[in-house]
Amino acid sequence: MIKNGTYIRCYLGLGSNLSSPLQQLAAAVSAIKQMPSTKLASISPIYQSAPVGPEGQPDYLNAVVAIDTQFAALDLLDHTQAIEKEQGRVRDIRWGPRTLDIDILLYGDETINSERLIVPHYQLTVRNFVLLPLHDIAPTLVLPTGTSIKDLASHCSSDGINQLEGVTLTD
Ligand code: PH2
Ligand code: MG
Ligand code: MG
Repeated sequence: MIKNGTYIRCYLGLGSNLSSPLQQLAAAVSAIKQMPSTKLASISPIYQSAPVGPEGQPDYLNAVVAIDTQFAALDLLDHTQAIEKEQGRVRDIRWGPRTLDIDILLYGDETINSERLIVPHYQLTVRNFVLLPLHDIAPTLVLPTGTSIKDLASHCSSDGINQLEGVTLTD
């Protein structure tokens, strides 16, 4: 926990392609909302995206949420991993199918390189299913590297990705 009660703006990437992905994302949002010392600030639209990684797995649903948290980054990671576990996440195949993945994309403007956690997320800038929803909720965001989300989102490929119409994750 950060000592003086400061809230840090963080962005979390959500992904699911198993066991009713829409329900998985909705349950994740509700669990994030209930996290102590944390306020849910915004929720992106939902995107359906072709899998990056091993072939033959179902499409993913992806979204990004903004939170303000008093947790230190590794404590936040403990909480997000507990939510993944609660929703039946089994860690086996790299980039393989999963009930729920919660990635810490950004933690304030910090750069973190520890054994358990790398922030900004190492694939943030190359994944359209992260860049597009992140841009939706934070269009003026600038990464710690100085690159703007606007630049990244406007140049990323729109191959294999569609925003879901008429379905939203509400808090
Ligand atoms: N997550 C992965 C691997 N591949 N592909 C899509 N479309 N969406 C994801 O969230 C995703 C992925 C590893 O976390
Ligand atoms: Mg991931
Ligand atoms: Mg992950």
